[in-house]
Amino acid sequence: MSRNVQINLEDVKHLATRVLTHVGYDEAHAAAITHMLYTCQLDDCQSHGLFRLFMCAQTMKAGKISGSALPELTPSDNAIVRVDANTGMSLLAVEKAMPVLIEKTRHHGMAAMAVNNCFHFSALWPEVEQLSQAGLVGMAMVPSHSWVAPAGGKRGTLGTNPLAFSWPRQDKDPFTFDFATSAFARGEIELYLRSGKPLPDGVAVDVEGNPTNDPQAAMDGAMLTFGSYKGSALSIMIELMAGPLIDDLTSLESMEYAAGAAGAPYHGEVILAFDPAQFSNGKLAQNDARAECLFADIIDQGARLPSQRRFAARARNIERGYVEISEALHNDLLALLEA
Ligand code: NDP
Ligand code: PYC
Repeated sequence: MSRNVQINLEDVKHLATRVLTHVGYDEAHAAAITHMLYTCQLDDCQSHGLFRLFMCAQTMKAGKISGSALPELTPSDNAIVRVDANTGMSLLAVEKAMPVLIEKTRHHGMAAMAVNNCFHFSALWPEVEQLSQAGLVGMAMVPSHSWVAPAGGKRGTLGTNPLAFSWPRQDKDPFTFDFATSAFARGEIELYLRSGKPLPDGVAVDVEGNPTNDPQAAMDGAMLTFGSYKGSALSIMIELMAGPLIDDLTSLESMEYAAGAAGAPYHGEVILAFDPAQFSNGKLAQNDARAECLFADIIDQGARLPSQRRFAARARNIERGYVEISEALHNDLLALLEA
């Protein structure tokens, strides 16, 4: 197994920016993507931190993304913020539309951002946490590529379809979760493949539909949803909400659009925001206190809240001033600068 190397926090950003500009993203896109990768790496989210530079590079190589696309906001009087990424990576579009989403949510009580025509590779928690930092409740979801079989099936139809949620808390880290509706994210299987480790049971079937623990067979076959028909139904909901609802592609259609090329899926994204001040019936403080009782009862019995590992990793990495990744991954990332 490869040993770990330490990378100073500033060097994480330099490495990401150098690779991204080298492979063809302009300054604005490279900055938005670097910010996302840094944010994830700082919290030890290995599957969607620096590792995702490979997907960013592959996407550019596939030739369909624009590395200099200018996102366009459609003005509206209603509670929908529509932003067209114009075949760029999603992040610059979300960055542009987020202040409008926050403003519309405070005005209407709830609002939604629909991002169209974007390539998408990233974690969703940094986006919903922008909403909880603003005192709002946030939810986000995206399809991906049709790698995942629906419950009872054995062929990829659904995406890995992450769902993220963040709830603001007074003087505390928010309550946030963000996970794929597949048993494992694709990125996690890729990391198992890199490290030569077998997958646990229940993650995937091979091309014949037989259960497999082999990461390559899983990637060639079909991944499974978490929680059987329950995860499957959630995943289908995400296909609908971030697909046909907002006039964008499903994971099947994204896969078809890629036509066999590697890289990030191409589709839409939905981000929903709710203003607790307007939903709480004038009892915001009391309702916040009741939410805190719920969290306290969970922690009291030895369970942990989602994102606690992440917040602890962030505090540790900021304190020591570096993150750790495997030396093999670091070498392969540096090789992107030679390609
Ligand atoms: P994980 O399974 O690693 O974690 C999911 C969530 O569950 C996290 O919020 C995590 O908190 C929490 N959690 C984990 N263990 C526990 C526990 N014992 N008790 C309470 N909470 C727990 O997520 P995935 O591998 O499914 O997804 C990883 C990332 O990949 C996500 O950020 C997702 O957005 C991204 N992704 C992106 C896709 C895309 O198309 N753009 C597709 C699929 C995934 P903590 O972090 O603190 O452990
Ligand atoms: O890890 O499943 C995944 C994924 C898909 C697109 C970006 N990440």
